[in-house]
Amino acid sequence: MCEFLKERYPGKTILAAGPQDDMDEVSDEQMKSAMALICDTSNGYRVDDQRYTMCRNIARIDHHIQVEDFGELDYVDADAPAAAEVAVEILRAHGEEIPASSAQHFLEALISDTQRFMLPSVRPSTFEAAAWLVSHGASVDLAQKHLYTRIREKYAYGGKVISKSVLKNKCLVAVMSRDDYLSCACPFEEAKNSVNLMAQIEGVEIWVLITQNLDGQHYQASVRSAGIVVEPLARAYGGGGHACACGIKNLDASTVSALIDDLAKLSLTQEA
Ligand SMILES: [Mn+2]
Repeated sequence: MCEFLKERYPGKTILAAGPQDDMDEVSDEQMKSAMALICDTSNGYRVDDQRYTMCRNIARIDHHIQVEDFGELDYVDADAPAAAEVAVEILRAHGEEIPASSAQHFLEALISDTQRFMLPSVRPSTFEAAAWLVSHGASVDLAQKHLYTRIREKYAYGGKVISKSVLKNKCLVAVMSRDDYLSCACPFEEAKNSVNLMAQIEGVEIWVLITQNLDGQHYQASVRSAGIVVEPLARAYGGGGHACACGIKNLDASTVSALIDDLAKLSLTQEA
C-alpha cells in the first residue's frame, strides 16, 4: 500500500509506522498532521503504533469481524478472506494502476492471509484480485520464496512445538515457555507464528499455540479451528480476529489454564 501511495501521490509524505526493522521513523509532530491508514487490524490496541490516535484523520481497510468503529473512513468487508483483497477491490474500483513492487507486496499479503488460498472464505474475487496483481508484475514464485523460506532456528523450534503438543478432548494445545524459543535462538515473533505446524491433524477440531512473552510473565495465544467458531471465546479473553482464527494477548498463567479448559470443552461441540 505504501509503494502505491508513494507513486500515486508524489507530493505527499507517505511513511510506514510500526516497530518492525524496515519501518520509517515518524515523529509525534508528523503524526499530529497526518492521516493514519490502518490495514488488517480488528481493534485499536492491536495497531502497531499506538500514536495513530494523535492523527488528524483515521482510515481503515480491514476484513476482521467488526468490533470497533474507526469512523467515517472505516471500510470493512468481514466476508473477505484477506485485507489485501479488500484493498485491491478499492484500487480497481477507482481505476488505479500500481507499480510491480506494490503488486508483489499485495500478492504476498493475499497469499499469507488466505493461507495460500485455502481458507473457506476464499471466493472468486480473491482469485480475481490475484490475477490483477500478477498482471501488474507480481510473481508467485518470488512470493513463495519471500513467505515460506524459514530460518533454521524456526525449523528447530518447530520440533519443540510438535513435541510439546498435547490433545485435550479435540483441542491440540502447545504451551511454550520463553526458554523453549530462546534456547533455539528463535525470535519471539517467529515463535508465536508457528501455529500452522499444528494444523490439519485428523480428529483435531481446535488447535492453540500459547507462547510466553519475552517478559517471562504474560502469554499470547493463537487459536485456530477446523470449523467451530472460536471468536466469541477469544473475545471473552480480550482477543479477537476471525470466526476460526483468533489471537489473544496478555494472558497470565491462570487465564492460560482457564482458556485451555474452555477450548477443550468447545472442541467437543462440533456435530459429526
Ligand atoms: Mn488479515
